[in-house]
Amino acid sequence: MNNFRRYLLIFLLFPLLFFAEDGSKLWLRFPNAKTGISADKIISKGKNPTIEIAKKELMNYWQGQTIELRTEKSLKNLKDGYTIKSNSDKIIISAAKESGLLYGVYHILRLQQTKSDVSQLNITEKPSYDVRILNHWDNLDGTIERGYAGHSLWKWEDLPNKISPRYEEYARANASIGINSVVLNNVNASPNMLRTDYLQKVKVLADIFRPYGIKVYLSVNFSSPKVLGGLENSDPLNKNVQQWWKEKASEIYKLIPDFGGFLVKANSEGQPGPQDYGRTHADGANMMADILKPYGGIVMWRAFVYSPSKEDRAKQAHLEFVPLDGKFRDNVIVQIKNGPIDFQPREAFNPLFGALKKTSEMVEFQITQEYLGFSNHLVYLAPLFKETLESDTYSEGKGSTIAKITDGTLRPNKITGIAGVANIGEDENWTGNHFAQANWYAFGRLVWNHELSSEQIADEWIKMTFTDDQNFLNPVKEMMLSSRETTVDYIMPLGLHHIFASGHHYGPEPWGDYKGGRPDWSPVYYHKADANGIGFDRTETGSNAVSQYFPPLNEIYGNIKTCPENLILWFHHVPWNYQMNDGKTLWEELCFKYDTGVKNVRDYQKLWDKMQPYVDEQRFTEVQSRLKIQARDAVWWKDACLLYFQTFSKMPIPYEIERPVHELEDLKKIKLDLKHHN
Ligand code: GCW
Repeated sequence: MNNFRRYLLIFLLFPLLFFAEDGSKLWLRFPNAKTGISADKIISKGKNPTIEIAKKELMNYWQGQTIELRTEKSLKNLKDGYTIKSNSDKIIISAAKESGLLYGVYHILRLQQTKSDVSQLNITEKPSYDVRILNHWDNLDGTIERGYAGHSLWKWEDLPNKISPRYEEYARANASIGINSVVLNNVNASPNMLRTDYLQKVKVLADIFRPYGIKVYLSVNFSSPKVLGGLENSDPLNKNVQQWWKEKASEIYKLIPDFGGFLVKANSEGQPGPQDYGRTHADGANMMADILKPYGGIVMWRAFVYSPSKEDRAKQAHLEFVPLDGKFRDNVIVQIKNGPIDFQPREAFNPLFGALKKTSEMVEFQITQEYLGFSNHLVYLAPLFKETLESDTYSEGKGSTIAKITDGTLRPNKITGIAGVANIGEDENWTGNHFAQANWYAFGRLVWNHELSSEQIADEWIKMTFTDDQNFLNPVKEMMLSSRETTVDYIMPLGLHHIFASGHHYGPEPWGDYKGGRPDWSPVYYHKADANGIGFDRTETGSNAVSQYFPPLNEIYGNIKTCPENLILWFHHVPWNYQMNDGKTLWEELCFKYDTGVKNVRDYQKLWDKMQPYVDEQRFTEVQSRLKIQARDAVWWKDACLLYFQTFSKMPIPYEIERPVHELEDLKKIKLDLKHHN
């Protein structure tokens, strides 16, 4: 190569090197770093680490008017919210708390990045929830339960001495979307988490997160006093046990004065709990709550409890917790999964919402895609989150949505909170799939303001993460907005649920029948297909789970004619030739749903390929190759479910839809080597 050519090549490649994109910057792509305003254009009296961060962000990235940051105690009613007022010369951000000022700064940076007018702002923001929390299911050995973006971000072996730069980047990303709390470790908690050496490591993370307005919480193992402290048991009414927790709390708060509290999974899936000693969930939660109370700490007690019994799994949490209503301390909040089974692609909402009248309730969402194709499938989850929050429980009459029950509108909750199981790992792009970043983002934005629409959030996220070019923005937004329904269609349409391959939950196994094992982990337990039809009868003639819903929902769900079709197989055992609203038989409808799911994913592939001119090479190809997996998986799901269910329906697959490309017997042989316990 002659010199000219060599220089030409370097010249041509340089922009590519410069713009190399691995997704690590998330949505925080403020234009041209280090071109922000000068220090003298930022007016602020306070000196505090949080304000310092706010100023640094402005000096690096803000390119507009003078900014004044004001701490105003009179704005206390906004909690960690803020106001923004502006004219073309100046923007004033006011908040009672420093974290509110930082959120205000991220707000205007977002406006700048999405090219909005910032010359006449008059904004008041008050967060929907007090505790906006990510639950990490990260283990102390660096693995993540249900994590699909590599190992844990937390390097326990290196801490407390060696500090990864990603800890601060993580805190910044959370602060930029209003997340103010994190549980660092798996709810299947190792007692070792509370060992002094681990607490010292936790302290280092808490110190890094604090200036970003983030509090640290821990999942605790109920048997810690026995396992770690060597006590004879962990009975919550045992004075020695209480003393042990007291000393532990005192040790924690000495290291971390603003420690948030505990998250507890007790007497669920083999975890220890108060019932091991004949005590109730309230006894267990209250013991911890009393100990944390003097420090302002809280207990988030999970309602995800079920055991292998004759009772429909969907009913168990309600049966267990409703009798305890009114017995919990006011610094206990019961954390309830959005649905009564387990983060399925679509569930009826959990009937516990609204049923606990005197107890604070919080929603737990799963951001990580355990049941949605891991990080391989592009599934934008805001519509799922919104569907739950907007569900009307009728607990206090019409309009008693889950949002209003949990955000304190309908109940004067002492604490309000909302949790999401994180999808974050040490992958360069944090979430495995570039589009899964949108789910972290959407969770944060929604728990800050649950009235935002899925579309608004997608719009912002695309503009910030990719580009605001309409040729990209509009089609990609449409793809995102339809993606959850598409996934429901090719995985489990019409209210089908839990027909996943056992353990790892990736791929179909509708034939799964774990005789001798746990029937409530068997797909056949959930779909109940037979010669007559398919679906779980939860009406009066079946498990009567419908009775746990407030009127008129119990009637609406209980009657096959009024039950929403997207939940029909959740609540009813439906004959194969039952006529659906569109005139098709149930069997045909099922076939068309699976087929629609497959077709939509193919359309996403075509659409994405057209987006190539607007995306950097790396992200383009990475998304493209995951879409290929998604398309193959969708066909796998469709063939597995239709061929298997056809052995019961004995009806032909309608000719309009694509023929199966697999043999059922071959599909049954697939065993993926992805280890997991249930
Ligand atoms: O969804 C199930 C998961 C388990 C998880 C459990 C829970 C952390 O398969 O991996 O354990 O729920 O939420 O406790």
